[in-house]
Amino acid sequence: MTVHTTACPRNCYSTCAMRVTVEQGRVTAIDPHEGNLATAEGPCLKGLSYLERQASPERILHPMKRTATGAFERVGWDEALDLITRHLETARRAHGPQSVFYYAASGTKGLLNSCGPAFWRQFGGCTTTYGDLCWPAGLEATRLTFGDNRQSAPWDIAHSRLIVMWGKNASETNLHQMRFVHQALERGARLVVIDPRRTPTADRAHLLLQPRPGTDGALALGLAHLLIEDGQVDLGFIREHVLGYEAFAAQVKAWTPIRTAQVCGLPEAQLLELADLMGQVAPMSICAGFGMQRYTNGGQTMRAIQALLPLTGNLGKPGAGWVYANLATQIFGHLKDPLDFYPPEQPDGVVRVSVSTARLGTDMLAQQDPPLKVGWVERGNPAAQNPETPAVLAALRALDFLVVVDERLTDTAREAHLVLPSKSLFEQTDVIGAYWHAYLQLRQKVVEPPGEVRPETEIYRALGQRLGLGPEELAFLPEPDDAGVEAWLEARLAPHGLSLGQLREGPVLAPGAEEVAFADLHFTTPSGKVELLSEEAVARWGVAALPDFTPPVESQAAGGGRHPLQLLTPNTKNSIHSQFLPLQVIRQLMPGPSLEMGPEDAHLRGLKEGERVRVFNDRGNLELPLRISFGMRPGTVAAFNGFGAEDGGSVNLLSLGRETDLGFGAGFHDNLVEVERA
Ligand SMILES: Nc1nc2c(c(=O)[nH]1)N[C@H]1C(S)=C(S)[C@@H](COP(=O)(O)OP(=O)(O)OC[C@H]3O[C@@H](n4cnc5c(=O)[nH]c(N)nc54)[C@H](O)[C@@H]3O)O[C@H]1N2
Ligand SMILES: Nc1nc2c(c(=O)[nH]1)N[C@H]1C(S)=C(S)[C@@H](COP(=O)(O)OP(=O)(O)OC[C@H]3O[C@@H](n4cnc5c(=O)[nH]c(N)nc54)[C@H](O)[C@@H]3O)O[C@H]1N2
Ligand SMILES: [Mo]
Repeated sequence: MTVHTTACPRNCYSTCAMRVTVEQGRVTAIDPHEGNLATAEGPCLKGLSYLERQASPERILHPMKRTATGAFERVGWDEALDLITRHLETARRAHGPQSVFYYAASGTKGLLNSCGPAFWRQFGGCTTTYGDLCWPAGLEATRLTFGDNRQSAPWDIAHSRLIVMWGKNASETNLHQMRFVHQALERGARLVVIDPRRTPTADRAHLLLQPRPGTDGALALGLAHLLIEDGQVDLGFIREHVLGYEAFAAQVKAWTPIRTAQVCGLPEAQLLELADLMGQVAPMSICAGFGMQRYTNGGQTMRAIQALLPLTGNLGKPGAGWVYANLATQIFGHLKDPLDFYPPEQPDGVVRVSVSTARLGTDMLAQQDPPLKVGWVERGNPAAQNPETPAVLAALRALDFLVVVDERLTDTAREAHLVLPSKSLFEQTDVIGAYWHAYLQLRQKVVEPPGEVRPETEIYRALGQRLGLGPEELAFLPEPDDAGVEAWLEARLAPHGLSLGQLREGPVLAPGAEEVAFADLHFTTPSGKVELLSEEAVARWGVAALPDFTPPVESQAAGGGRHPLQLLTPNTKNSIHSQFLPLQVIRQLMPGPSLEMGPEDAHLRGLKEGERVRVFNDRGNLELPLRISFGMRPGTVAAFNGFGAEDGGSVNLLSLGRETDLGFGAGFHDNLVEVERA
């Protein structure tokens, strides 16, 4: 029996440290690791469910080829690699390397992920994606306002007197944060939750605001109006550290409580109550989630919310500030500026064409020069997770040849001509970062890969050799054995004064990690101040220089459309997107998808708890059991994302590929539907 330090590499705030016990080549226990102070109580149920996931019958253990009947049959690695090589060479010869499409998403964290893009560079280039499904509207808004995505240490929130959980359901998506929130509450802090759904995060809230979806920008401007009118702003801080206050104050004059209440669908009294709290209780932290930036107006919304912090002087102090994303661990340069892949010309001379992640299907189909012929998908499940499933499926089906590297037969893998098995978190060592805390952690190899599983780095080596790439051209890959991987990682850690030995002991704070962000009140914006007014916002994105409010294009706030209900498709407690849903332990808690609707909306349609309903719009429809929830704002319905064809279809059958105003994110929640009995 051996015990190892490792960490969960899923795309999740918490990124927990774990201690795993290995017996006879298998992980038999998963325990907390106190070295990560942000996650010291240990992983959530998903983390514990790796005990099942590592050897789930769903796991793919060898290459598989799709046959004429659509079934998959086992093939050897040689046959698989020869087949891929033939298709890649044919496409490159006939149409150029950009006829090969490379797609990677958020399946696992790790420095070795960079080997994928490096391989396709050696291939001569490819077509890939720009933008991201997750958080870019908020990241870019933060960069424009404060200069950088920095935040105080996770535990700093325990010093707050006022915590605003804005469009974040931390109880389910970042449950370790709630420990620090509870510490603050025990010291007498106030908690405000702003979400059209009453989530478990609101259980201990003093105030819950359930605005009309996509109107948070208006809400923030209305709060700013009240703070300014009532003289509850920190003029000293504003004078020293804020650019554009006068213009902003003039603009928010129009956001009277009456107008704001109307646009947001909230009682005026709630606005006044929240403005008073913000004006009188300090320090305040605004914990912004990703929910309200999944709209076409998401970037400007985030800028408007951010403005409330400098107005009230809540920056650079313990217990105060903007808690959105902490990029302190991104020291290896793997988080790209959103403009890096756009426009396509690259400084290294390799032409990389890119299509929009948000509009993946339609953009892929529109690609003519050259048309896309061969596709490679790794670490992603675009057939379920990207907007507009029908267009994504059409684009994948239009390819001559599609390769998917995954642990299991996802909706995307089922479209592939060839599926290659991928390693699990226990089967290759890598260094991972995080985006809530600032720990660098080792995701250790603790068992050998089962069956014929090979890590991606080895798949790329074998393919590169077949394509005639020599050792020098493949030097970006680690040497094939464990020592090679360790040397590769060591070489990347060393320039930062870090070593694998250190990480093997436990999590290490990234150099530059801060207890309190922006403590020196130096902001890395063009003016060196917090920019309420941003010329860069105008130049880069064509939005107004000041944060303003325009309703999301497909929303009740914009006057509605052909269908009356706003569909939210948030993340669920029991899975990371589509990744944990096949597991039995998860299914026991959440047998399948459902549609949540408030009692008024159900009554209007004569619908009852538990019956099957059809959720539809002009783009598609989905049949789900109905759950009546008293926590839903009237006119709003919700279904968790992550489920796929086996459960009746992805929620993205109903969404449309639309980019956010900033950062090339996806406007998933610009989505109106109707519901009827199935
Ligand atoms: N358990 C679990 N944890 C996860 C994940 C997971 O899938 N499962 N995914 C990880 C990833 S990749 C991400 S991006 C994060 C996301 O973490 P969160 O930001 O917490 O989650 P979301 O579900 O995107 O949205 C949060 C809330 O926004 C609300 N919302 C929707 N529209 C609006 C609006 O117009 N205004 C306001 N104020 N709120 C709105 C939703 O109802 C939802 O409760 O979680 C990470 N952690
Ligand atoms: N409607 C709607 N859709 C959404 C969202 C929403 O709020 N609403 N949220 C969006 C968000 S925030 C995100 S982050 C995206 C997530 O989008 P994706 O990243 O595409 O989603 P996952 O379901 O996590 O799929 C990742 C895949 O990677 C595989 N994988 C895991 N580890 C490895 C590995 O080591 N190697 C390889 N090759 N594969 C691996 C997993 O098995 C899984 O199939 O979904 C987005 N989709
Ligand atoms: Mo995400």
